[in-house]
Amino acid sequence: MTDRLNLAITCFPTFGGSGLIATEIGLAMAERGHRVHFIARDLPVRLRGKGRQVLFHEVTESDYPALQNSGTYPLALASKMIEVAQYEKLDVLHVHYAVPHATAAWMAREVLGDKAPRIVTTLHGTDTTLVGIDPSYLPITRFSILRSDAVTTPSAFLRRATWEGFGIPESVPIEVIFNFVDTRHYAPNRDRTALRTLFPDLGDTEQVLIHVSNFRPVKRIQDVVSVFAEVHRRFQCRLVMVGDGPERSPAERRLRELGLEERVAFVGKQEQFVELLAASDVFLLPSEQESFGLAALEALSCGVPVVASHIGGVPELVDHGETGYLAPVGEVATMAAHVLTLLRDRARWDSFSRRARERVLERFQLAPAIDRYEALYRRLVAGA
Ligand code: GMT
Repeated sequence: MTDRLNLAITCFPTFGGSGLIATEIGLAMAERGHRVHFIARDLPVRLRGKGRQVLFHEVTESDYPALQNSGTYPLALASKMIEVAQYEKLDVLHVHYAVPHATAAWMAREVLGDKAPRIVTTLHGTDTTLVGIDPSYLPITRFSILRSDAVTTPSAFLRRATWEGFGIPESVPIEVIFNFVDTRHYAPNRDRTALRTLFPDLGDTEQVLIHVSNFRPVKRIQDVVSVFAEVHRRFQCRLVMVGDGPERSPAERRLRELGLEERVAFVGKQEQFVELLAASDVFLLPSEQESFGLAALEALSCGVPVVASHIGGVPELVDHGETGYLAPVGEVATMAAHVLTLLRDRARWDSFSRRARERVLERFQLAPAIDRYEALYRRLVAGA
């Protein structure tokens, strides 16, 4: 075993939480002196401007007409994994999101034989709860998970969902390594300058709700709108919407119908939104499913209480009645009542905010999570 690990990471390069976590792991491992490669379709969002610390290998597909839209990306990815593993003598290949990454890793390993790196698969959410268990992908995803040398999930909820959803016996180890947050970047800061840029007429006592996501149906964006509309009927407030996706236009349409468009700012996909987040008063996450809820963790780290669905892994990071409130999926009236409780009672808000930051510092810091991944990689390389 050499001290310096040669690690490759595969993830989606887009704004999703799985890609962000994968990138943070890679950057932190590089900072610890390991050699880190990223193998992906494009440079992951958070790597942009940071290329020198890591090596990037772009997966390119043939443009042969007969192959258009035939789903050959996993083959191109597996080929790139083989090439990088051979030339770079990888110790570990860590794939984030099982479909199709774990399957590509398994294919690469079949080709590489005993020269293959150890394969770690981190499941993130819909790769288990939705896409992975879709009959179109289930057999190969299950098989690829079982062929990984180690499997991790960001919550105990997702570990159970994986055992149950794929019919995998509980004797198959799945390590829970909580998602984490850079608490230096996501830190309390009540400066409202960025909010005032969005809302120049923002009153001093007016409070702000915020939502951050990829605006997919699973996020129940219409519930964000409904909760805001209900709160707004009783309390002067604003809403900031960060991100983009298919549910954005319908939400904007409904807000116009409600005559609330002036009270809401859609800022789109933003890499830097921490000033907006930290200065907001309540973070809304009314999702249908959430294996973890990384955006909510970022809010808590800034000392912003969360009102969310009682779903999936969210109760593992939001303590109901202490750092936020949880309500059954779709119960917008209950969620709105919880938001109002926080907005109307500043002493309660202060204590939720303080505890939110404390809990994140206790449980979800970056360095201990990276310690866990590093120890896992070393165990695998040592053959344990
Ligand atoms: O699974 C997805 O829908 C995408 C994925 C992503 O790339 O953001 O989200 C999942 O992984 C995140 C990072 O681990 C978690 O914070 C999200 O809760 C999870 N999404 C769902 O479970 C719906």
